[in-house]
Amino acid sequence: MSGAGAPAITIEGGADLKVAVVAAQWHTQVMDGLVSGAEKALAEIGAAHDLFRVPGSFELPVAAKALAAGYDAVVALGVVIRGGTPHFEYVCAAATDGLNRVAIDTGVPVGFGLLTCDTEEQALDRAGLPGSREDKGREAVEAAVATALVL
Ligand code: DLZ
Repeated sequence: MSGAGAPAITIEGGADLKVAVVAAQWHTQVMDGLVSGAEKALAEIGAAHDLFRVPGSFELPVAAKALAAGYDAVVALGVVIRGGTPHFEYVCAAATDGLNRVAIDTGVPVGFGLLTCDTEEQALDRAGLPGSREDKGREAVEAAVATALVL
């Protein structure tokens, strides 16, 4: 984990878990980094995983809900970048509230790998790419798997 006050997460176990990664497709370069970071983390843990793509971040919750029925954890990845209209707020709120609802309603942990940024530079800095300061795809996997291991 990264950022002020972030814990160092140690994953012990998880190789017997089945994890669904659901990823939006807007902002290709950032998404490539997030997906790659998530897949690398899952490979290190040894968890079986499948990748599903949806068009945009708005579609993440409905896919996450369907996938929660067949997996031990879901990792949702997306990036929303502020534009000149209120659309940003609506997509961010719908995706965030929706993913939270999926986790609470189904009891299946949902890793929150949704970047909500003012600029593409901010998103690239968090995408786990060469030169990025943070790897939010990996962090979302670690949070979802660590939580699944508690349940
Ligand atoms: C429409 C839209 C816009 C303007 N921006 C983004 C974005 O930055 N990131 C993202 O993941 N999706 C965006 N979308 C698409 C919506 O999430 C959604 O796919 C469409 O409104 C169709 O339902």
